[in-house]
Amino acid sequence: MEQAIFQFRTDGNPAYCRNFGHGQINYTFLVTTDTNKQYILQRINTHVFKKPAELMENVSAVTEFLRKKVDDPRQTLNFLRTGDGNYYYKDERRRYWRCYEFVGGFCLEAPESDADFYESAVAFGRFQTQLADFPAETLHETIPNFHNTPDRYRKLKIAMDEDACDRLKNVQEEIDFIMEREEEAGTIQRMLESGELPLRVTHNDTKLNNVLLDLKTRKALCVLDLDTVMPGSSLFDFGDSIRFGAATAPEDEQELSRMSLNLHLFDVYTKGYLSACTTMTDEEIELLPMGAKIITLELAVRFLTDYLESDHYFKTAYPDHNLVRCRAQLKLVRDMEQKWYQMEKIVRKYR
Ligand code: GN1
Ligand code: MG
Repeated sequence: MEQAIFQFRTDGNPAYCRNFGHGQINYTFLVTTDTNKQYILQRINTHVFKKPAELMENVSAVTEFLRKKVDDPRQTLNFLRTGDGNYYYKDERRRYWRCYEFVGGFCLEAPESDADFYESAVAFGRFQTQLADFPAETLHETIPNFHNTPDRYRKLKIAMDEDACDRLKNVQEEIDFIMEREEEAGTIQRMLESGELPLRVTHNDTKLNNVLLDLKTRKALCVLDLDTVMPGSSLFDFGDSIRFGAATAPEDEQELSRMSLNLHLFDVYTKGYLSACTTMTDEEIELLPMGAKIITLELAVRFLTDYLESDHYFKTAYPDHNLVRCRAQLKLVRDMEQKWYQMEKIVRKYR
C-alpha cells in the first residue's frame, strides 16, 4: 500500500493497491477500500511539473468549473481533499500526491472501432467548447512553452551542441529531416503570437488514452490527465489526437513500414470533433491538418531531444526507446505530407 493514500478523505479504509495505466510522466496507482470504493492515487512527477501546487490549482479550478456544466458527475474528475483540506499531499520525502475517485470505465491505447475514436473526438471537442468561457488568464502555465514549437527546436539545438552522451552521430538523418521543416513547424506559434489564431484553454495532451469510456455503453465519459490544461492553440489538441489515434501503429513502433496515417480514422475524428467543438473559427478549421503535422513533428523533436539528453524526461523501457519514438513520428509526418491533399479535402467536407 502506498502510504500517501491515508492522507485523503476516502470512503472506507484502503485495502488494495496496484500500478495502473500507461502514463509516461506520473506514477499512478489504483486503490480499493474495504467498502469497495476505488480511487486513483498519483504521485506527480516534479522533474516535469516544477510547481505541483500551482498545477493542482489549475486542475481543481477546471474540474470545479466543468462540474457545473455536466449532467453526470462521472463526466469530470472529482479530486479528494486531504485532512488539511488541500488537493495534494506533500510527504516527508517532498513527493507530491493527489487522489481522485475512480468511477470505472476504461481507456484505449488504440481505437478498436470507429465509434470509439469518434467518441474521443466528441469528448475533446466538448471539452474545448465547455471551457470556452473559462477565465484563461487565471491558469498557471504548468510547463512553460509546452507547445511552443520554435522553442522545442531551440532546445533540440542545445542538446545537439552538448551531445551529452555522444549519440548525435546516430541521428544525422533525423536531424536533417527535422531541420528541413523548421520554418513550417513554427507556423502555429507565429500565428498565435500575431493574433491570427485565438488563444484558447486547451488540454494539450489529447491522446486517446486520456479519454475514459463507459464500460457498458462505450460512450466517452470524461477527459483525463488535466496537468497540461493551459492557454494554447486548439489545433494542437486536434492534432495530438490524430498523431496518436489515427496512426496505424503505436507511438513507439519499431517497424517503420507499419506506421502511416489512417485517412479513414482522420475522417472519423474530424467529423466528431467539429460536431462537438462549436467555437472554432474558419481559420482554425482550415489549419487542422497543419495542427496534426506540426504536433507530430514537435513530438519527434521532443523525443530526439530526450534521447540526446540521456532519457531523463520520458519513461523508457530500453536504451533506444526515445530514438524509436522519434523515428516513428517522422515516418508519420512523411506520410501526412503524402496525404496532404486528402486531409484538406476531409476537413473541407465537415467545415
Ligand atoms: C506524455 O504521460 P503521458 O503519456 O500522458 C507527455 C505528452 C506526450 C506523451 C507522449 C506532461 O504524456 O506531452 O505527448 O507523453 N506529457 C508531458 O506519449 O510531457
Ligand atoms: Mg496521460
